[in-house]
Amino acid sequence: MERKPKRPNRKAEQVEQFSRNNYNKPLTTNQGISIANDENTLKAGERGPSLLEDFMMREKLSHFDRERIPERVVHARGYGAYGTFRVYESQKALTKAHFLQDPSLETPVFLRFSEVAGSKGAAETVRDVRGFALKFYTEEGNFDLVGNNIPVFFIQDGVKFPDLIHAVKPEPNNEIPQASTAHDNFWDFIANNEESAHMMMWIMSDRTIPRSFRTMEGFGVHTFRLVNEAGKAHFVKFHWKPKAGIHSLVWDESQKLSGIDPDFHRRDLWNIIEAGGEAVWELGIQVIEEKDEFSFDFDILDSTKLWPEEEVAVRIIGEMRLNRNVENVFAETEQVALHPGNIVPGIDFTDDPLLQTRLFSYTDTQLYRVGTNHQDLPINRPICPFHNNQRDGAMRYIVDKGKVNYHKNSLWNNTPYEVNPKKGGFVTYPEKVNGVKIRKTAKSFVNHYSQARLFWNSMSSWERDHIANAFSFELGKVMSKSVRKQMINQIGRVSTELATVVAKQIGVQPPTTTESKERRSSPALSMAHQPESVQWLKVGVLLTEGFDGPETKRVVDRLKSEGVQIEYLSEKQAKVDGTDQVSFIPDASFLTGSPLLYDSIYVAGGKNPDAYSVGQMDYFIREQFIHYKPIGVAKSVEPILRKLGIVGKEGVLVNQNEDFLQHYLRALGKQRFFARI
Ligand code: HDE
Repeated sequence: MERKPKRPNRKAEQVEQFSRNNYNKPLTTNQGISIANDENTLKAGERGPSLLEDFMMREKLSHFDRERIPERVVHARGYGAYGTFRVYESQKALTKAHFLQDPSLETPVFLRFSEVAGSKGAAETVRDVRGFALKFYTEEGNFDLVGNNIPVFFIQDGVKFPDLIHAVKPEPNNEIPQASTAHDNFWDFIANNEESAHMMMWIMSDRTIPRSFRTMEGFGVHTFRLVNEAGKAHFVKFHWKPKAGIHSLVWDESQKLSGIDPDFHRRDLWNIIEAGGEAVWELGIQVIEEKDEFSFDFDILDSTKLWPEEEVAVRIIGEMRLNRNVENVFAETEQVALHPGNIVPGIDFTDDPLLQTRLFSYTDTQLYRVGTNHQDLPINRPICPFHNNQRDGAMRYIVDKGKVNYHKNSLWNNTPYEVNPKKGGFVTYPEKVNGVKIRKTAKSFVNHYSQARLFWNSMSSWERDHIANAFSFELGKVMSKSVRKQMINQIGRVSTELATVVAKQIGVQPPTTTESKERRSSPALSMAHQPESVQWLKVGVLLTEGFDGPETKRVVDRLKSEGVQIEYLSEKQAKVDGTDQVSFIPDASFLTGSPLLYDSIYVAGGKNPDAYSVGQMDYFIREQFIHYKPIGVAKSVEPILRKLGIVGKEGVLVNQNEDFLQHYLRALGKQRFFARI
């Protein structure tokens, strides 16, 4: 696919500066020696022993032997893209951060999506929390908002993070299962660490099986501070709201997709950006005045709690557009070093104990994983100049000139010089602290069930069904009867109804615990009502010889004009002729394609009804149907629907009158029809 030209972007220009184009160039060693033969090792005679002096072979293989760096201990499977951020109006009253002042300023960003549990090669559609980690390359330095697609976390204190991650990863004695929480250790951890109760509800919801990177929300999770020019601070939480709405897969689909297309999410984003499209989110903030720190029935420093949007409104303040793919996944996405400790003047930390531990861990892991000078790599360096007296270390390639490399000095007039706070020098927010040294969880952190229940109360009936099924699947895979029982009691502290349904399904006694008394709900937590957009949805058009040419073309043209992506499928990948000289070349055959890859299918029919009897057409329709997706068919295909017993079901539409396209587009916009089965 040919790349579309993009608007100038300072970060892209900087990366370009360090890029190398190898096309049509002579082959050389790293020392610049031209290579005459890259296919044969130097040997003593054609059939003789290889010679140690072969510096070309040695250089090539020893570099290859070191091509991998350690994968991230969590969030190893990730994918990134560049874009820009723009604030809608100045946020001066709240923060002095330069990139949040001027609506005409476009700040380059890089966003890395990730999965937490799996290894670097894990399938992308498994059930998992997703990382949503952003680097803003601002003119005052890098600001990283390293968040997730879920607004709360499993634990309250980062010292427990290694335990959580040990429990979620494949079990150490047999390294099973890959990229899945459906095993004993994970649920043993959840059952015995009550603070995870809220998070367990989120991870069992469809949030952990997103349809696309583009259809996920992002959250900064922690409470941060915004600080204005006058030094006044507010507490803040960051939200990313996807313009495409929040949409997820269903469990059966996500499991099958893990095999059919383990790269399902990255392929979606990559293709859309290559086609000149964008993925768009709006940035929202929730703001709490310092004086209101203790006005809530949860502690605002506790990362297992969210701030209900109905209590603290989300104000939309800007927009991010992702529109540029990387050139080289290793150099950019793998080597990017995202770090919640990268903040700019006008943004500051709070005493959230989870955040505080992260501030240590990310530097530490990056020094180990990428290396001492990781900050100098093109993907990591800021777009503004940076100068200091840090020197040397492995792979240092900045050539610092001159003899002075220390502060304070007189030889260079004490430069690089410290920057006056009025001119942008970073000053930590002068928070007053007072306390005895102690290892203890604050009393205000110990209500673990109210918000877990709030989440449950806020779900629609199909969301509740999916949550109950997810628990039944996951706990059904737990071998230990004791852990299953403990978990049923744990769920019972959130909802007796939910725990009882799951208990029945997994063959243990109903809960003996008492459920939370929380009766409030927060409609904003439900995914049930989303904007109806068809842009970038993917429709598979199924063709057989003699399909109705003009009718099919009318459907395809209209869908394309609404921004839908079309792919043609047929028995073989050779040209298929329809009536009136309309023909299409399939993008996939029934062998290489799959119904799982499409948001909907349109079955265009054909003159030979026997062409449908191969079973493939039935399979495509049935899979779409059981995954609640819209289906459109030509009139001649109705008999198949009848055979499958799905005529007239919601979202199943026959192209038999004028307003078919209008109905079909509406059905596409809805995306799923959960009530129909
Ligand atoms: Fe991370 N986390 N984390 N985390 N995290 C890492 O840093 C850690 C936490 C998140 O795309 C690591 O460079 C601790 C919360 C994302 O490169 C590591 C604690 C949230 C990414 C690390 C947490 C996150 C990471 C592994 C408990 C949501 C991927 C490799 C205090 C707000 C970033 C690396 C990327 C990566 C530590 C908890 C999000 C080991 C100690 C909460 C999105 O440093």
